Amino acid sequence: VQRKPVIISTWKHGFPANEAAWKTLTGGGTGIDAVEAGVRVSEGDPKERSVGYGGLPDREGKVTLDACIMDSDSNCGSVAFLQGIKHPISVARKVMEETPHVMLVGQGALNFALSKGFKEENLLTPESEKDWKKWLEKSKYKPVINIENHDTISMLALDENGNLSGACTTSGAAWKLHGRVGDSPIIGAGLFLDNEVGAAAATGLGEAVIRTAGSAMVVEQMRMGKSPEEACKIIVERIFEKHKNHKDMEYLQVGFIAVNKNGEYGGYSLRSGFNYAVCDAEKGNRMEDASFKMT
Ligand code: SD4
Repeated sequence: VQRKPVIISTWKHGFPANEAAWKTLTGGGTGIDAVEAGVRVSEGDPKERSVGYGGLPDREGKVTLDACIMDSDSNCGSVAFLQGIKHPISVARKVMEETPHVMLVGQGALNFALSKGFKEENLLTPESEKDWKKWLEKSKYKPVINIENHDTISMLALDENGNLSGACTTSGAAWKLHGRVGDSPIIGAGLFLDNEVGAAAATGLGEAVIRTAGSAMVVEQMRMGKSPEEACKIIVERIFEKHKNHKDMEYLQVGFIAVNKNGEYGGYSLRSGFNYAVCDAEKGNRMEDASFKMT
């Protein structure tokens, strides 16, 4: 079976994102071009309330964005707590390609983006502002499981030469403290790949994924011979064990997607409701439901 190339990304917004990524990859683009083009679709869509433009703000009404990108040579770039830039993934790519660093945050990330020609714009849509004002009435922080079925977008690509790329971007947890950074821009937590083994990415409650070095651990499980789905499952089980008596357990959701060097892929989540989009030459682009531990 020809399993290369294959693209996999989280949630239903992964579907149109995969289409853009597939077009880029089969049109002569690199894996990095593909994952960047793919997740930009979600970032630019104001109807996606958990990514980029239109994302739900923090409790001060500020949309703050986290994103990272990683290539097959283990180069990576990341931005966190970035405001006013519609496509943080493209800034993350510039951090990777045009600086000696891996991660830029906050005002420094914004200054860097502006210096590279990105435009500053208001990312808070009237809909998100309305939801924020409504939230302010009670001001209770309790993350929602499977936010309208489209949380972070994470995308993994295996190109036809067997090289891996990954991207991850989000507006993070709605109503978070100003300055909060989740797992999504953290290499090893929200996204990780090792071109000898495979790639993995996370969605869900970032704090839990950071505590357990989630995506890096999924890749290590694949290194030890586990299939992508088994690897995701083992780490979800571990996260469950670590959080059984934790105050986050009440609203804890985490999900992982993974792909290995052979083009085998899979996903697994703690609670039901997680799905992902997969695209390959054989079956085209489609949604698949992840297996899960509990409802
Ligand atoms: C984060 N994984 O920032 C992301 C997305 C999210 O509740 O909002 N999760 O934690």
